[in-house]
Amino acid sequence: MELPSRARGDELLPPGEMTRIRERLRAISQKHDLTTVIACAFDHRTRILPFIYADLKMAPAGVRAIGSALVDSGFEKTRIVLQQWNRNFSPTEMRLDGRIPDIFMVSSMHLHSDECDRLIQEACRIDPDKRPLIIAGGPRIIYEPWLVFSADPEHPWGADVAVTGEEYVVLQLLETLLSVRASGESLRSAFMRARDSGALDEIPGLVYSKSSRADGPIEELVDTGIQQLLGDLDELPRPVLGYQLLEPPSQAGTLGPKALAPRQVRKHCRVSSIVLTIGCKFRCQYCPIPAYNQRTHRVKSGERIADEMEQINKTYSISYFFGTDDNFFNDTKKTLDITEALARRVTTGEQTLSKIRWGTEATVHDTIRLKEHLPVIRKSGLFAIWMGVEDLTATLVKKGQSESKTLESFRLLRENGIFPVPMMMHCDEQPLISRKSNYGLINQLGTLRKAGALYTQVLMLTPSSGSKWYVDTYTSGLAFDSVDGEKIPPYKVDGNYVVASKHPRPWIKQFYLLAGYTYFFNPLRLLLALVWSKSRIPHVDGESRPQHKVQHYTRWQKLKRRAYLKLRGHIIDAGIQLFGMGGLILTYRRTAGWAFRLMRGRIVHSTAAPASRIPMRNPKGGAASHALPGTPIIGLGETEPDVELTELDVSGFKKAA
Ligand code: B12
Ligand code: SF4
Repeated sequence: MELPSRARGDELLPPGEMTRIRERLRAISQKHDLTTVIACAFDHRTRILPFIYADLKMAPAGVRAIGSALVDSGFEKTRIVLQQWNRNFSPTEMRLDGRIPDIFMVSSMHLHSDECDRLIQEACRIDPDKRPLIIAGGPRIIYEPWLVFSADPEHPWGADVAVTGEEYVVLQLLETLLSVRASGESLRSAFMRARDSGALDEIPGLVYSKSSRADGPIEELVDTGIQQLLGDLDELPRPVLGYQLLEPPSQAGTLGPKALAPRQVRKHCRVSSIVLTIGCKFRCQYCPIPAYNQRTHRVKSGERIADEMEQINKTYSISYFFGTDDNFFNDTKKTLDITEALARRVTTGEQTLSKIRWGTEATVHDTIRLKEHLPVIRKSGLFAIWMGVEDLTATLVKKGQSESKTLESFRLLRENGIFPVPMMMHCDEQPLISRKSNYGLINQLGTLRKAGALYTQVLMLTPSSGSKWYVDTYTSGLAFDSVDGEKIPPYKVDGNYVVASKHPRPWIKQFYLLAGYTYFFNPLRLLLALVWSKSRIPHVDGESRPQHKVQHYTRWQKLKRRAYLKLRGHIIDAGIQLFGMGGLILTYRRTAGWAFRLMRGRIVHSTAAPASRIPMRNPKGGAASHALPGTPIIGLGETEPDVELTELDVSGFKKAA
């Protein structure tokens, strides 16, 4: 079930509101001297292909965004702890500026739920009079905020408040709390007074709990509704600020005395994820993004993006960026505004942008639509595009792709010096190899490799919270409830494990995923890549150093540099093969065992979506915006869905096969 939208015309914040709240907070921040620790939950069992490397070497943009917003609003005593780098971090041991912080925030994706819950539970063990205000947020909480509140009356724990929105909601919450906070009062105590007086009910984007006893079980959750979105992303605080807050990697449970030194940042963050655009015009039924964005498409201006990339590059020497776009080519005018601004800076020879390279996500359909603009897009530094091909035959998913269109988009991209990276989706009905059609997984991977794919991802169709198909994947019995007596743990709900299938032998699907990767990354292909490299495309050996440096090279230096760049361009393909094989070993180690459990263990299929067991309501007593069908409301029993459910047509996959 998708998230509902706000009333038409009310989806966006009034222009300038984000800027104003930042100014208002800056004016009062000194008086409050707050300390905040923001933890990014990460379960290390999720470290497998295809996300290995990016998962550790790209400090997540979400926690950096919240940190940047706090620093920009005057709350500089903020630290970001990535469990990616600090796996033993323990909230009970954290001290910042010599004290237990005023606020402890946790950000999490769904697959990192176990760690997210552990962090919150530990924070709840801090003495009540010293306990920080616990705020949870991020992609998991946006769709399933009830999960950070314990439904077990014997073991009550939970965040004080779950934020189902973005930076503005956090700042509005903070402003409200500071407006009621008495001198010397803890922020958590101010929070409880604000909550009990109803002051939080006016802030859309929050879920908080109610209990009749301070340490008693949670009796209900109040959901203040769907957030208002920031329309003009230029109003966001600068992302460069977040990097100064990172906790240095360590094995300790405590925090270090200082944040990571600027000159150390690049060593741990080789790629900077950066918000350029948000939203997508397509409506893929397995994807929550269009509904989350209330059908809006939000952007930063080109000049602003160029400034942000330059700032990050100049301060931290990071020259690789990843746009967190859902579909960067969504809108021609907006795409060109960004890429032309970046390309202009390259032309004027400004040092940093000539070496900046970035990648992002876009669709096959839009790539072809923008074909005449690809030269300027490449000039802007865009060197790789992750494309949701999903299925070349468009049997499972139709979003304007087909085999001929996909191949055309690959050709266009490669001719313009951009690497296409296909993202594939595997489902029950797709065979490993097909004889008379190109439906087989290996057939498709072979076609894509031949067309010039250096890297790929193949994920199994998996329940995705907030998507149109989500509830149906459970009610139709596609999703597993337990395997071999074990409930499906969140870290396995990442598309790499078969956790939803009606195939009579689902274990075979797990082996198909491994077979697909093994076909793509293997020693034979490595040898072939050394001879017939697929990475030799235009600009791959282009000079990235600024002109004013290169022009002083001697003839010999120029020759050497040329040879180096050519060789580097040639061996990229082989390098990626090596990397893929390394990742594959880890992937075998982690997922092959699951295939055997699927083979031997009893599989129990789900009958209902995992709705909140704690009653939920909106501040006026009606159905909560974020609740799934089946969520109880005190006095009303179970809620009915307020949107029409679509049938998940699993048989459609069969017909196609
Ligand atoms: C970049 C990206 C990745 C990168 C992450 C690299 C990195 N370390 O950052 C890579 C490629 C590794 C990746 C992998 C996966 N990803 Co991914 N990824 C994204 C993507 C495209 C952008 C994330 C981002 O940086 N956004 C920009 C930031 C600013 O937004 P944000 O994180 O949502 O944060 C905002 C709010 O959530 C909130 N917020 C965030 N944290 C907090 C904390 C607090 C306390 C508060 C109050 C608020 C708050 O404020 C932030 C500012 O607005 C998103 C889709 C999207 N457009 O967001 C998917 C997304 C995060 N990925 C998703 C998934 C499912 C995965 C995978 C499991 C693969 C898959 N099946 O698709 C793997 C998991 C790998 C792993 N081991 O963790 C889902 C998560 C769904 C969920 N409910 O948890 C998303 C949302 C896509 C989707 N389907 O909708 N991903
Ligand atoms: S094209 Fe991509 S981002 Fe857009 S709705 Fe489909 S899956 Fe989601």
